[in-house]
Amino acid sequence: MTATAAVPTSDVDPFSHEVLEDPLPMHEQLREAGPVVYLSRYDTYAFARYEEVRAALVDWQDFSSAAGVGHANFRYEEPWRPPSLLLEADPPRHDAPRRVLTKVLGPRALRRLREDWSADAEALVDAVLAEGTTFDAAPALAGAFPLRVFPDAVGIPADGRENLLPYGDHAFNAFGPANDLVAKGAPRVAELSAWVASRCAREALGDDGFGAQIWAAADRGEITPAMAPLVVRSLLTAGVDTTVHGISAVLHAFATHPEQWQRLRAEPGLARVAFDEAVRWESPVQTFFRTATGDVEVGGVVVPDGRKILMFLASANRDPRRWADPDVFDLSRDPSGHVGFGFGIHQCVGQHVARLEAETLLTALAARVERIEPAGPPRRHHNNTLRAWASIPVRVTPV
Ligand code: 4IA
Repeated sequence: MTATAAVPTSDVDPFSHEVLEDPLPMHEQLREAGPVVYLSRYDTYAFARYEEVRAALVDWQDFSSAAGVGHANFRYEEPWRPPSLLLEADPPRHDAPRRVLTKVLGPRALRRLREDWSADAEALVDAVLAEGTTFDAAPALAGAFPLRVFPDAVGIPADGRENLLPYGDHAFNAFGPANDLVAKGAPRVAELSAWVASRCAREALGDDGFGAQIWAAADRGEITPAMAPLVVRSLLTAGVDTTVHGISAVLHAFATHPEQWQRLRAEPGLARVAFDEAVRWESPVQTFFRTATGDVEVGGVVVPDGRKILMFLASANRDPRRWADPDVFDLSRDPSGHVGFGFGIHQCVGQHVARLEAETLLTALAARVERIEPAGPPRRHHNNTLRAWASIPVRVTPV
């Protein structure tokens, strides 16, 4: 191996509660340290700048997902659940399940859902406003709306849906190291995993939802019948907490940026851009790992074969090398190119579903609420992977 530049080293713990409460100072430190940083505490490499994060996401040949996209290296450690056929796989194995989900979650499906989801959003906002003008937007809107529309769209029955968020919360913690957040979820893992698995069976799913369409793809031979339940599981893992926290992010952004809320009210067509800007600004999915498939050189540093690299999506999304005034939430910016949904072959297959949820909810809210402002300090929910709010107290002025 040729001599390479010394790697800047940091002993920061990205998964400590102090950092989870406010990761932004650490992001800046890591970006400034260099294109590649060695995290001594985890014996892991890290990319925190936009250019390297995006390049690694695109380069699936050198930066593999098949050894897991969390801290655990599946070359040496047993995964806590059977690996995802999409997220934790490389081509060619990744491709058939991906094609199936791309179609199931594609434009045709969304055209069918838009009208219903708009009506659901209006009904939810009306019900919340009927209760009062001061409320906690985290549970009342961000938590409630995805749970109202998404499980129906998948086709799972009503009972047990209260398990979805705790299952997702644990799954996203489990991408991190085995810290207290993972230990907190451990007692319920068996029960929650069994419940989710039971909902992925053909018989458990309604006949015209995303779940049934995944099974229909298996009937057509596009994936094997053994793959179908795991593809349904991907929807139930990746599709709930992410949208809840993405919607929280955009609601918190508007509560703290009244002038941006006025822009949205004047031009409701900005709802989609607003959601993408909030995904850039907040990055509900903060981090993901990849694994080097050989000795890979990046920025004069060799990341050795088989080693994990922690990619800070959130930091890339606020890298001043890529974004003007990155810390400002601004609807006049073009947020496209952000890596909040990932990038490359694994880029979020459900992003259009997420955008439709956010768009219908924001549109309903913008038509009914003139002002939205903080009614108390918001409170974070800590998760090893997700940037989340437990509570966003707001006061609104109905039109
Ligand atoms: C899966 C990246 C995150 C949103 C995600 C989590 C789980 C899965 C996919 C994506 O289980 O397939």
